[in-house]
Amino acid sequence: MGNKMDKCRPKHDEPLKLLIQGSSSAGKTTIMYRLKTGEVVETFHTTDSTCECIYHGSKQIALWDVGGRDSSRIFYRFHYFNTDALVFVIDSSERLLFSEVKEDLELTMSEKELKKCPFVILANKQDVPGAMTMDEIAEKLDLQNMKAAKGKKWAIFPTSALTGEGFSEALDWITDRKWENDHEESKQGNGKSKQFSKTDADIAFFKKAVLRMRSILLD
Ligand SMILES: Nc1nc2c(ncn2[C@@H]2O[C@H](COP(=O)(O)OP(=O)(O)OP(=O)(O)O)[C@@H](O)[C@H]2O)c(=O)[nH]1
Ligand SMILES: [Mg+2]
Repeated sequence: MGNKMDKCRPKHDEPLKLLIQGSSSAGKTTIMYRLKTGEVVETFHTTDSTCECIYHGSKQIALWDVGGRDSSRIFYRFHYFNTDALVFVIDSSERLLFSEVKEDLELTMSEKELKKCPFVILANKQDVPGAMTMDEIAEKLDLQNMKAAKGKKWAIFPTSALTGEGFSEALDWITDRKWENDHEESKQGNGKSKQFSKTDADIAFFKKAVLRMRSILLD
């Protein structure tokens, strides 16, 4: 594990920044390393945010795993800036805590900084016998009628970090939305309005700043 950003292949194209959020033990870290290595790795509760770079086709993607425990939550907002898509991971085998998950999703969708950010909801752990189906999850989330989701681009994908099901489709959806957003911005003449690029150096600098902030706040 560890931070392997320096191993990212150099490309001129700036990487997409994906933030992986969701309840504790939903599978965020397992997903990140599955996407990075193609394998299932042993994980521990995430306490420090971690970034890993992957390629989806020719597109470089920076995945930020910010942890799901209460102690990590106060730091979420530090990560929102310049996020291209929020990946919200749900544990499909956990019915009891679903109302909290829905509330968490709603709060995250309401964040001002994420106003234009597409949301990809991963209904993870689909391999677990008796896991909630997509219909059940869609019905329970009721995103069509969720105020915070109005006008937002979102999609739900069934996934399993154990089998690898669903991630390719989810990443396709994200890269398509990115293309769409860039196209819309350039049509509106805002194409050059982005003042910040997300090179590997920017990501490394941002990560250091977040870790520094975390140590100051936890001291
Ligand atoms: N069956 C099954 N187990 C999974 C899947 N994804 C993750 N797990 C397991 O769920 C447990 C928690 O996974 P993590 O990736 O550590 O969860 P997390 O969301 O990063 O948890 P925090 O860091 O505490 O927020 C581990 O035992 C994983 O092996 C999945 O798709 N299917
Ligand atoms: Mg984790």
